Amino acid sequence: MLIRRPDHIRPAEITPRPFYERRRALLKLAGAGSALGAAGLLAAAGRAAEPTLGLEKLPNVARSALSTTEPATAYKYVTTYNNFYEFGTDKDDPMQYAKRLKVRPWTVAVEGEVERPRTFAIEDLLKFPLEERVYRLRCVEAWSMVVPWVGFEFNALAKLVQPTSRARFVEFVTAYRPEEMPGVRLPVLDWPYVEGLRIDEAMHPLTIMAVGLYGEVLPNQNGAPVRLVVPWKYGFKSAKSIVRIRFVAQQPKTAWEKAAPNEYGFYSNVNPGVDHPRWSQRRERRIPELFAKRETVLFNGYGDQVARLYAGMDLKKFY
Ligand SMILES: Nc1nc2c(c(=O)[nH]1)N[C@H]1C(S)=C(S)[C@@H](COP(=O)(O)O)O[C@H]1N2
Ligand SMILES: [Mo]
Repeated sequence: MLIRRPDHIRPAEITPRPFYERRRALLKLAGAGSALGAAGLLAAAGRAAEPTLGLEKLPNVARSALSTTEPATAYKYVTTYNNFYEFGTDKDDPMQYAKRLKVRPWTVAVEGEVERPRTFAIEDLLKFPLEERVYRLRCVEAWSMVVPWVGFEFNALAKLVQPTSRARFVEFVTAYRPEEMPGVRLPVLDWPYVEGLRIDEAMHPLTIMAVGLYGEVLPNQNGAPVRLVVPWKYGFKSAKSIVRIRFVAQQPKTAWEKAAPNEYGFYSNVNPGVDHPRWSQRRERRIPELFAKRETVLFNGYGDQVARLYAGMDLKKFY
């Protein structure tokens, strides 16, 4: 199933669609007398030459107009500098230990305030229309990345289960497997890791369920086989390895709120104007850079799309 492809060969026919256009533009450039050789061309085409783990490729991935045009963080950083506390709190613990997580078979139960509760097998989820979404991810720890996720809009899944009018929030519950997760022996968080969104946040077109990155299925350290990605919120809202989704009437208590309510609120929108009690949120370090050279932008730069969700709310109070 998982065929390893040599890093240096990337046949045109398996080039994901998002790369076509840039490559075509580059070929034109080359035709016009550019000094770029074939290797230079591939490298200049960016992600086309990116070495990956060679995991299963996701077919029929459309490009999305909702992607940022900022250059993506290299695959090796996206997959080796991770937060996934179930496998340990060091950045390289997930890449070492998440291998133990068995991601097949996998089901996601969707229940609560819905007309048609349903359990999806991961194979069902892979049938949703998949798109590449290149999103900025801003961690509450003041570093950031740009990640070419592959996923589908959460609202597509919601449509199938038909939330009732009582559904005002969505709770995301993630896998808790002491046998496979060395990190859950420590009481760092009240396991399982639980996150939540207001229903309008969950239904927003920017909110995706990611099943892959860089055109391949998710490596375990990034939340295989399915995780949430909410690009205008701090990274911890993007729960990994989801097993249960509950539509609920009351605002759910999240694992981070339980751990430190004065530090991590329910909303956790990226906001340079609201510092973490122990550090500033004004600037961020783009992995693998060493210094926090970038100014953090309200809603992680997605304000045009999401600011209306918070009209009239005091974001210092609802942090
Ligand atoms: N289940 C679970 N999901 C999680 C976490 C975690 O510890 N456990 N960490 C969060 C944090 S703090 C961040 S910044 C992102 C990191 O995602 P990445 O490692 O794919 O970049 O995942 C989030 N999702
Ligand atoms: Mo984070």
